[in-house]
Amino acid sequence: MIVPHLPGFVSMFTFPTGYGYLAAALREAGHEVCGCNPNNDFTFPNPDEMVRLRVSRALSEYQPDLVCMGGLCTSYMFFRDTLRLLRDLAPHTPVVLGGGIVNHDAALVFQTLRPDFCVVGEAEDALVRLVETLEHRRPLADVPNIGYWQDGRACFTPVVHASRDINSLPFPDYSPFGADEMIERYSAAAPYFYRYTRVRPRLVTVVTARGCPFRCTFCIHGHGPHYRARTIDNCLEEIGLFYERTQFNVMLIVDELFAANKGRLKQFCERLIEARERRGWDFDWAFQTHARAALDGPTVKLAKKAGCFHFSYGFESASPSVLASMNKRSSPELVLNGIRAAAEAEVAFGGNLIFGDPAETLDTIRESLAFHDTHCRDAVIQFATVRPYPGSALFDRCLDTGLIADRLRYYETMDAMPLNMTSMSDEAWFGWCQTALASLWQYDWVKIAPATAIEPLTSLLPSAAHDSHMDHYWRVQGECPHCRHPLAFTEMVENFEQAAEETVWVLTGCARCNKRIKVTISADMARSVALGAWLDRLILPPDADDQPVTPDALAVEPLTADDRARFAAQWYQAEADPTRLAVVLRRARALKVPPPRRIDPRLLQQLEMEALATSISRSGIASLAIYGAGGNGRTLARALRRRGVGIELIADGNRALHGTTVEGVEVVPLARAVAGGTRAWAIGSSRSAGEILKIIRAQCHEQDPVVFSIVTRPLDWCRPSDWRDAEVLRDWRHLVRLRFLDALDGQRTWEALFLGVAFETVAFLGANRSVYRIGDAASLLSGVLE
Ligand code: B12
Ligand code: SF4
Repeated sequence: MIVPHLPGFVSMFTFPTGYGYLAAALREAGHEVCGCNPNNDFTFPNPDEMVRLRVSRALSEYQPDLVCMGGLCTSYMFFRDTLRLLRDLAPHTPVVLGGGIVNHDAALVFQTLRPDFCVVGEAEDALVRLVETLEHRRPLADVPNIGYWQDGRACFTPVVHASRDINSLPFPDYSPFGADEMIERYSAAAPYFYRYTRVRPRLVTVVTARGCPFRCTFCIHGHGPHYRARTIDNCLEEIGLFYERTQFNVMLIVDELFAANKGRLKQFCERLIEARERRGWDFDWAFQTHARAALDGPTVKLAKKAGCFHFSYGFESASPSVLASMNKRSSPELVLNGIRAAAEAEVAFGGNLIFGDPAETLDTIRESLAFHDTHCRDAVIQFATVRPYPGSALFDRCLDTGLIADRLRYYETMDAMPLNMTSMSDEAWFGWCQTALASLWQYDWVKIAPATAIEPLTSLLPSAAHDSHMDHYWRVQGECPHCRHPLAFTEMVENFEQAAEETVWVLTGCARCNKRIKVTISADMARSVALGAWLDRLILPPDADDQPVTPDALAVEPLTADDRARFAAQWYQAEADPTRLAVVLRRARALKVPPPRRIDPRLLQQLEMEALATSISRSGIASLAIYGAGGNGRTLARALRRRGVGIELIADGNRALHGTTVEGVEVVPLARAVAGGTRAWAIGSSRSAGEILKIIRAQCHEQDPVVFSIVTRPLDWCRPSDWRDAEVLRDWRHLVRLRFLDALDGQRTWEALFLGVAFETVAFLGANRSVYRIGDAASLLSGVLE
């Protein structure tokens, strides 16, 4: 089962629950399930490379009889590209597509993407039946809910929803997809609305009901028309098993509609209170529901007693005319009652204000914002635009009006291209989105708490100290501006570089009053922590696989926060105390940790060639030709010689160099080298390796040459969510170089090495050492710097 690639860090919050249910159903029926989850690995230059490698590895490791993948319509491009890849790598392995992408537009998606099969709607039973039908070569027409090909024609069987009692479904099984790692390492990565409740959140999701009786115009139902809630017993059994297995401490109920009525919520809470007392469960939880659940103070207080810290309503708008147009069947008054009930119980209230319904005007926008301004300043409100996803009434309307003229094009650009469904002019609507809506995302009204301290979590939790992924986590401290309660929450640092340059803010909440807070982190403080990350590495092993190096072993004291602050000032202001710095540098060398100093670009190029030579010699090749007779080629030739690799000749495009010698090797034109039968090449250039690769391949015609090269790409690693824009090099000081070497065995196994070129980069690398194979870069750097 291949999970779609999703942007940013993927925690259990964003991991699709459907996969857990399907894996459990297949395993219950006796089938072997292997997962491929191409997410959370930031050592690749872009997601496509990660997907390519992970998928090809999974195919060769598991040799599956069937590949399944599915998910939402927003992942259309992922499915398209991955299907092509699968056809390339495993042309005879059938592929099943399912989930939201086919649930609502099966014919178009099936016929465009052309998987072998698709499953429409809830798939636990249908997928198992399909697998068994294929196994026993029975007629496909007997399997409900599927699409298949017959004589080149797409055929669909009738869709049966809710074919079995929801309580009889096996509990979801996320183990094939790296659930433990997601819980352990990425739980603080999801939005702020829960991560403040635990210093080190361990997050899981649970689905207690499927379907929804409402019919909002922008919404879609893949689970049939009826609301089906699991019994409380059934839910608690799953929660208990999950708790014992994972020791989670935050649970998000991700139902379309939890607590459709107060009665079910009360029953759930009472049973949970009893289970918590009897079984010692200790976790916080949150849920979402419709404003018509009409929650009141006493009910929310009961929920709070059961551990609930947050609930949200489908808020959408505070304009009655827009709510009516959305068929929301809600009102601003109902929402206000919910806000009051939440305030009474000191539980966080959340909701989305979504703008751009066809009935939206500048007046209705003002209405919503005025309501927000009066009642929601401390609530967890998000702002977005309404999106007409396939399967929704709004989507159909956009097709009718011609706003979506080309359905396929719409799939390809979905979420990237907002539409104007309103009667406002494009200028007015898009203008509002670009100015006013964008300014709302600054959350200027949220009360500010300046951070008083930030600490890497590794220095606070002994268990995290040798888990390098924990370097992403920082414990931020301050004081709640609402109730003066001490603040201590976990932030997953994605915008670290930015933090070291300017004051940044993060949204969080208070663990006591649950009101929203904007915490500001000053650049000075961030710098100090940046340096701390590097200094911490001096007392931690450079590579998770290495033996831990303890302070004892080095006879040095662990660094205090004061030490860090002092060092930060020294490094940044270049007022370093030479004796103190010399001690630190010695430790850095002993631990093979790159020191934070700027490195001459020429030295960097030299390092690149050294690394390339190391990889060539490790690959076992005895001799090859070098392309490039310049400084890099010369360095590479020397580095290869030192490693015992022979150099047959050096080719170069510059005629003036032909006939000369470099390091005692003749420089010849490429054509001559190819004619002479040279088949193995090393590119002695770090800048234009891609271009040279093309030239060599073109000259070699049909004979496939083996080429070792370094492809360097500038990357901004600090913001995985901006990954797609990673090609943009913003600032040399933040440059991180990556290299990928084609291995000899023909399989595209890649090796990534990092070289930090500046203080910030090295410190950042230090803070993320496991994500990157910094061990290699560190030893390389320290070796050369000696
Ligand atoms: C909870 C929820 C979320 C949660 C997280 C959910 C999670 N951890 O899985 C959050 C808030 C993160 C979220 C985010 C988004 N969501 Co959402 N979400 C939902 C919600 C309310 C419930 C989904 C759920 O868990 N259902 C329970 C599971 C068991 O059901 P299921 O996922 O449908 O899976 C079953 C079948 O679809 C099928 N199936 C699923 N996968 C596969 C794979 C294969 C191979 C097969 C054969 C079958 C199959 O079998 C499964 C078991 O029966 C639905 C509402 C709805 N009406 O469904 C929207 C919904 C799914 N979300 C939607 C959207 C658009 C998004 C976002 C893209 C919004 C955005 N622009 O950011 C993001 C995308 C995030 C992502 N991870 O890709 C749309 C999808 C529209 C579509 N046509 O695909 C829905 C339908 C809401 C809507 N607008 O109507 N969402
Ligand atoms: S938006 Fe919420 S209430 Fe409306 S139909 Fe969808 S799940 Fe139901």
